Amino acid sequence: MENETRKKRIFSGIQPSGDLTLGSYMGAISNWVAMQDEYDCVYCIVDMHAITVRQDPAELRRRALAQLAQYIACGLDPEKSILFIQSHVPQHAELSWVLGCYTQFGELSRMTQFKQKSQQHADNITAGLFTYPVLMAADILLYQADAVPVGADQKQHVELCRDVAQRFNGIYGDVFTLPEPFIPKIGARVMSLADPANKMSKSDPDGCVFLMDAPDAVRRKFKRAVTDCDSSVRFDREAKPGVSNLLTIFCAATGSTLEQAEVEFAGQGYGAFKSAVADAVIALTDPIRTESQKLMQDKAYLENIYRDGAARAAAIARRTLRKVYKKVGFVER
Ligand code: ATP
Ligand code: LTN
Repeated sequence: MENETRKKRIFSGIQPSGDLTLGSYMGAISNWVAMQDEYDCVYCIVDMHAITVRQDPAELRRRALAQLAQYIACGLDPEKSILFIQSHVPQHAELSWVLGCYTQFGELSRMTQFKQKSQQHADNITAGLFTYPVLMAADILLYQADAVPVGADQKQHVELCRDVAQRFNGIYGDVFTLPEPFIPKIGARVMSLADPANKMSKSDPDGCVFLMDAPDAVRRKFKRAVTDCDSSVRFDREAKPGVSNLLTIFCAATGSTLEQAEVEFAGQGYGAFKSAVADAVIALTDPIRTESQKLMQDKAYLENIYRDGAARAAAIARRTLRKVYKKVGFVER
């Protein structure tokens, strides 16, 4: 019955392991905002994922709240979408345990993010870091999400989630909706400004633009962005990765196509081009920065949002978990 009447559901989340980046905005959040009217959206601050690498407790707490303010400032509307903090809904951890028993060691060993992060944190490769994709699968499956808007780097995790769901459904019948990754055409993989061979990421602050950066910091970062010695502004990911990345950022920020942008900057030097990209980014980020600073002043408002969000999320999560417990053979309470 519920499935016949409900809008398609969306689930996604970001770890509060740092401020939101331009990469996470272009790869994920801009789609989250755009999908709010047409879909039934659930957006999470995945603090339980964040502790897969060591976090300072006070900092983690502050960032989770700041991230909620940043979500709202980006245009997520708590009246339309459910916004909540993962650790407030215990069903995530509970389903994660069950799904872990339906996930192969070999599958988890193949995850690119695990391989990268275990290199970055070679002194602390925990079981949590290894089983991280199982918790992510639980996040998605608890809400019976149809689609998961993420950047290209998360595609592999959503596919694993699908595989686990399919395996579970194969044994017990239709318990889980199979989710699809939803990846933008432009901005799915914003590269570092310092090293365009690598993804822009908050754990590499050098080449990373944060939504909370002041305009002069944004300008400075773009001025220093790596380009190449030929001075034409054209898109060629192989030969001109730095310039191509800047063009992508410009297009994602302004909505123009690559062809239009190439025409716009034809004959211009890199100096003028970089400063136009910086302006386009500042026009996008500055209102977000100002609004989220304002929201951070009103802790009571933020508290209301995450409490209400957790209650609404738990109502959905509880239904799925109850069904799963019954299917695997746990005695009902
Ligand atoms: P970390 O450095 O801790 O791995 P991160 O900067 O890669 O973090 P995440 O919190 O892992 O960011 O990502 C949040 C969301 O934003 C995910 O959906 C991810 O796919 C997307 N995303 C992150 N970085 C980029 C990027 N450079 N380009 C496009 N999308 C991105
Ligand atoms: N793994 C993601 C964050 C994440 C997520 C999710 C994304 C955790 N749970 C559920 C989409 C759906 C990352 O590292 N960016």
